Amino acid sequence: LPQFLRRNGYFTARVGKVYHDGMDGPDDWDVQLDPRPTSNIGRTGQGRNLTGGKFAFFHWIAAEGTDEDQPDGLIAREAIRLLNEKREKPFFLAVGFRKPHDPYVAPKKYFEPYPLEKIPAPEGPADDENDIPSAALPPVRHNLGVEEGREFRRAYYACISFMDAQFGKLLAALEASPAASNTLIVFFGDNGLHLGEHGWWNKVTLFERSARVPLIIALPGSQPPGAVCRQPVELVSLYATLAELAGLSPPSGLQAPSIVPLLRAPDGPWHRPAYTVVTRGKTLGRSIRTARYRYTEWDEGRQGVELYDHEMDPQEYHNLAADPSYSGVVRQLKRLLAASKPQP
Ligand SMILES: [Ca+2]
Ligand SMILES: [Ca+2]
Repeated sequence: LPQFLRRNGYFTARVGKVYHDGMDGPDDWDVQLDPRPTSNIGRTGQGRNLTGGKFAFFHWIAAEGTDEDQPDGLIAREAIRLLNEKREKPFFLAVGFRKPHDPYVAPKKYFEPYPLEKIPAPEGPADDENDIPSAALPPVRHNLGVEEGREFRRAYYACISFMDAQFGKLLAALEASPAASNTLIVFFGDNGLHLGEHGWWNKVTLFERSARVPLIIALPGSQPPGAVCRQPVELVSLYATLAELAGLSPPSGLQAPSIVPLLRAPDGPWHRPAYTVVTRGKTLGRSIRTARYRYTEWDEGRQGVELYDHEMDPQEYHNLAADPSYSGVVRQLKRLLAASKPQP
């Protein structure tokens, strides 16, 4: 996408983590910046590893120092600087905040709105895992205690508030700039996270908690502002969407269509499900999400099948794949999933 926009006359810049670190293409960006604090103060403060060091991650710190003693504070600052530079070309600015990714480090003031005693521990039926295929959850479990789980959640919330504040600075700078009237904003994350749901504390599952991401798109002058679209869409649609909104013809062979029709009419018709895959060693898990259901196959069903009805069960506690009253739904979703199988 940045190459495409750059070839079409855009100034392109990347600040922070957009691709996995170090995986940028050679022609993606006019400018790429990875600002890091020069002092250690932002890595000091109250905190601990919630597994007693058994796993390298699961570490939180309510840090000393300011926003700009953290990478994300510097990422906001550098993005604002690029935004305010004078240039003739249109711009594409990809700003990759690092939080709320582990380690859960944020300035301590962002922990204050979340007193530990008010953080709920994970809920769910005690027998939740009985109907989950073993491939659905990764083999190495972390099994945080109740107290550790609360701390994990609080640190995650604090990191989100911290990142949100940095994004707010960037939005305020955009609002104050002449670019506000003709700049599109796309805000998204690249994965969700289990906060103890289904006994898991990470991503890499095909449950809604992991597969679903925030996606907010603001078009200048769009009406009505704040509209909510309930249809499932995919991040791979952003390429075609941004190309269309920029008035450019996208290259052929894109994996997913533009979602501009839904931006214009959030309640309008939409028939494409969202697809997600994950691996367990050599086993591939594939999942589709329609407006009502999530349907998942592990190794094409040989290692398990799941069906969740989001109308009745938004937390995905009850696997209905073997329920005879859903056999028609399973048949239909199985066909849809098979039709999407990548050709060798
Ligand atoms: Ca269950
Ligand atoms: Ca990620």
